[in-house]
Amino acid sequence: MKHKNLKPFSNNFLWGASTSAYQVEGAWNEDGKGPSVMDMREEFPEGTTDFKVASDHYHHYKEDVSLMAEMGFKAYRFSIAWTRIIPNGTGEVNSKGIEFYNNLINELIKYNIEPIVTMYHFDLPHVLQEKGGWSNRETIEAFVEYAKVLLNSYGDRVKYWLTINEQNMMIMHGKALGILDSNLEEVDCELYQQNHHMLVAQAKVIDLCHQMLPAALIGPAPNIAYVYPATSKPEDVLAAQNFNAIRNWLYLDAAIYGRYNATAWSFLEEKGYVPTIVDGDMDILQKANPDFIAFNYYATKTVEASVEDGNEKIGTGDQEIVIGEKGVYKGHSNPHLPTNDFGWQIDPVGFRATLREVYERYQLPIIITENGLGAIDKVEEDGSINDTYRINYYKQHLEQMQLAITDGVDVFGYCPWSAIDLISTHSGAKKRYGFIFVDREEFNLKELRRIPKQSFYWYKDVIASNGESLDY
Ligand code: BGP
Repeated sequence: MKHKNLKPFSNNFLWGASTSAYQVEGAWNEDGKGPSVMDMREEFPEGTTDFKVASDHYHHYKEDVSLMAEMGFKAYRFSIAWTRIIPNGTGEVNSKGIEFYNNLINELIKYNIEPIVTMYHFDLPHVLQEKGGWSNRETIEAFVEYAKVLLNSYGDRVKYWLTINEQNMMIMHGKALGILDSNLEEVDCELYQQNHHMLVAQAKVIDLCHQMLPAALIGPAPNIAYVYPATSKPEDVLAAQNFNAIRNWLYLDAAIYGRYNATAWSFLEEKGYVPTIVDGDMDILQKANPDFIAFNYYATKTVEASVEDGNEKIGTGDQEIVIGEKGVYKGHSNPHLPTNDFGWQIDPVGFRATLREVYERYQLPIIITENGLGAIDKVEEDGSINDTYRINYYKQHLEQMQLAITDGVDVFGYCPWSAIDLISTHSGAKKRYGFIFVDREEFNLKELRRIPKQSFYWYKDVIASNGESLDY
């Protein structure tokens, strides 16, 4: 649809950016922090660093927040490391961990930056993983106990809460994310049981948040990407419906409507992945009412029909590269879309399509909690970093987001990935996303100096003009 006039971004639009604890903080075993599954990860793709020092935000947070303030951030989305707060997953609370996030939140508030807190971003406590992780139903209560500590400690200053980051990617790409327990037998069946436990845990925490903090707002934070059929062949359209139902709507339908959608459920039945649902679970799902939807968007997905039988997967992939399911859908590379240096497709128009689809389906306000371009940035001899490719990427996505707003979608914030350079989940330090360069290499930490990139200055103008000035 063409519009004669574009609707402006709202006056209190939450411009900001995101990070996650294990990718940015470092200090993995300092001040009483316990190990998470990310700290204990043994296999890293060759030539890529672990997360032990990352961007050392733990020791640089004041400098980092002051740079965010210089950009004019209205919000900062970060995650809290469960093992900094409760080192063993349950039981004793670590006062030093509580203190760190108190300091961070206070620093943000000093600059009028709204803290947006993700409770759990891939870094399950290692002690809980040893006890079966999300396969163990007791992890539900552990998450509720941990969430209660967060709501108690920070609820006086934090209004926006996100439950679980990209639960759908943990289920579909746990291996690529480095969080899949290698001892799991009948992996897929087990994963959908874990998924069910996470859905119940999330619903309990949403309800708890509303009881404890009536003025707070809380929502889920999956990775949502609209799925296109490879062609207009009816079988390809069905495959796209299948993948939309399994990848996207399963997670949002459960969070918002408290039910499994019919297509996803029939997929679970067909494959033999139906989870055990205990009496009362569906009531818990139905009772929870998120206040908004947060979602991460990188690019749409494209699939074609799969006519094969069997339960084996088709191909390999990561959170942005489709792994097919025999008889259900098969990944297809969209010939109309460019890719970045790491093989991820780029689809700004698909961003508008995804926003429209999510809003029409759920009618809840939306905040974007990730979107961004991973690239290999270069420091020029004069010290500048000219990441015009990143600016172009953002510009195109912001244009499409404004078109979606003009289409009637209620978007109240944009926190792309990432505020500052951090360690990519599986491509190490060289795949950079930040507005702020962190001077370190894969295995040479150098001085971890912070250098604003060209995109830093561009985003500063975008925010100052409330999204009116996108050119550079
Ligand atoms: C999302 C995760 C982030 C981040 C991002 C970029 O799936 O929520 O934690 O990792 O993707 O991915 P990568 O680091 O693999 O490039």
